[in-house]
Amino acid sequence: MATAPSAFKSLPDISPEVAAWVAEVAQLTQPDRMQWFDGSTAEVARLRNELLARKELMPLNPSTFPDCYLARSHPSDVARVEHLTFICTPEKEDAGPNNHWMAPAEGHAKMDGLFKGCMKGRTLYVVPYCMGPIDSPYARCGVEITDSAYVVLNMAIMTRAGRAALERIAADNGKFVKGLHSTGELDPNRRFIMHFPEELSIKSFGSGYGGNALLGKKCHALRIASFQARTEGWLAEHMLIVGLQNPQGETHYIACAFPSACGKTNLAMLIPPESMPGWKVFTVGDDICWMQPGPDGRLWAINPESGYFGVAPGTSPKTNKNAYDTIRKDTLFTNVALTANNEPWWEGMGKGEPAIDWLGNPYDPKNGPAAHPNSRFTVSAHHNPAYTKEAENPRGVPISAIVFGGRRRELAPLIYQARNWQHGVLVGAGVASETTAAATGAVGIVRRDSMAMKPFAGYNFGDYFQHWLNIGAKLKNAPAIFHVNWFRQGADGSKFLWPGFGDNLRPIAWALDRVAGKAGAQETAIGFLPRPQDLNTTGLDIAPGALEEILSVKPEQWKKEMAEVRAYLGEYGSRTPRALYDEVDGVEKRLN
Ligand code: GTP
Ligand code: SPV
Ligand code: MN
Repeated sequence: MATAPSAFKSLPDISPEVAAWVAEVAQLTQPDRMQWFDGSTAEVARLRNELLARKELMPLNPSTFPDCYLARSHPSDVARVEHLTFICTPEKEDAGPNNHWMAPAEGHAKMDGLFKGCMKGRTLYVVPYCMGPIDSPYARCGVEITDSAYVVLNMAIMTRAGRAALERIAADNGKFVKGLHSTGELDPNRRFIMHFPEELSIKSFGSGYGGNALLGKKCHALRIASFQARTEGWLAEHMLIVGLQNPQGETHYIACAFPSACGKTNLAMLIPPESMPGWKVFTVGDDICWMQPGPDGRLWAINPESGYFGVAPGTSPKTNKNAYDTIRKDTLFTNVALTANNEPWWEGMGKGEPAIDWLGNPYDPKNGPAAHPNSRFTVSAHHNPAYTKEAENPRGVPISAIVFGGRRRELAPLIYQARNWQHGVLVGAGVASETTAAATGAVGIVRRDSMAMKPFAGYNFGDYFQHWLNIGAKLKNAPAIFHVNWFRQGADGSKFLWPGFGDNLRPIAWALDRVAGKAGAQETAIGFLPRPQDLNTTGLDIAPGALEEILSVKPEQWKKEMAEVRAYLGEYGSRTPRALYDEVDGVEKRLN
């Protein structure tokens, strides 16, 4: 391989555009020291040792969890803050009612006021990163400037960070997303996450938590990227990407959009039930998917990330053995509990007992759960037993089906298929789900979360729905669209009717058979549903009558739902595509 022209240059000399911006930020923030992150293991070790020395990171049991560490965040800084997240476009209408808005000049003034001198006594880290395989035409780069070494360590796992990313920025004529971050004083009253999509810039102050602080993730790869994707004709989505090989040896890739903490990581790493021999599952991504129409008229997808920032609670050898095995080494844990043995512990682990809670206090059930409900692990995708090299494929993987889903105790059936792309866009726009601990605020409240992108679309949802329709119109071979719900509960509301996890392969296998034209279905007002006999139920352990219940469509409930969806579409006024109202009309006509 030829040596890159910049191989012997020092990092600040590789891209004049990056260097100029770093100088400008240093002028504003006044750090004591500056450090460019080169991506090497030596650099990672050095940062980790600094954090260990400052007791901001704690080693876990070295014999059972080698190279695993625990970080505790500030107790008021444990999740995304949607009420403090802004899209700053010149016109308020372009951010849409789905976003909080501020005028760009006002946003910059507010943020620059907070950033002024904020790094005095601190180190300014420069983290060049690439979202996507470094040699993929679909990948995009950014630079995060942060004063948090914890953020740098996470970015080193979650993105392709360091020298190679900086070289790609130079090769891309110095084009990159500017992400400026400081933990500030972690004061919730001085905390804002602001996006300037037209300037490809992000300013985040006052939080060290994942989605607020790892700027490559939600801020760049979803909010800024969705805005860019609209102008450039592609899609940036809150979706997992998984490959499924059937017993005949055929592999299909699907992309699934479920809201935060609603099962993406788990489906992406699924282990087939023993009663479905011959199936294999390959994880391409667990949270974000960038899709482009390919020359063959199909959608091709890459995972812009290189690691998982996953929900810890509920992860057990029974529910998600792949995840459980993935996080046994080289893993950063945030806000989990500890056993007496100094091993990580969380609710739903299925074994062991907590001794120390997530705040560092002796565990007492009176204080609530031992692990924070939104405690997380950060780990390289390479450690996943279901990892596939396709995650590095620069042209991505072809998508056969798109699956929307939500966490709904009532109404939404286990699975149904949209009639076509346009109807599928309505199904995605109408996604509703119970809120979870991934964002601060009340948990368990059903809200609309179109395409699982409510917190992440960088522009007006009305325009976004139209963009989805436009993409579909360009595809000669569009993926089929489905909707799933693993979370239906019985009338007493006490437990889930569907066993979930590995058994989710049963409805997904039906979906793939539908794509292949091989599976039966009943046509209903809302779309095509499997009859119980259309699903593989060999070895399925489910209460009598439960399957029939979760495969039924109750017209009275759905009439109410469609009236609500119509009202919701109305919130986007004239930006809502007419075609979606046509689809609502169609469902209502079929319900009557
Ligand atoms: P983000 O990282 O926040 O975007 O979340 P995610 O969509 O990747 O969610 P994840 O897979 O981490 O699941 C969140 C929670 O839902 C965990 O506690 C899981 O154990 C639980 N969960 C996932 N799949 C299922 C399922 O099929 N059934 C049930 N009952 N729970 C599930
Ligand atoms: C989510 O909340 O959807 C996440 C976690 O994936 S975070 O990166 O914090 O947004
Ligand atoms: Mn997510």
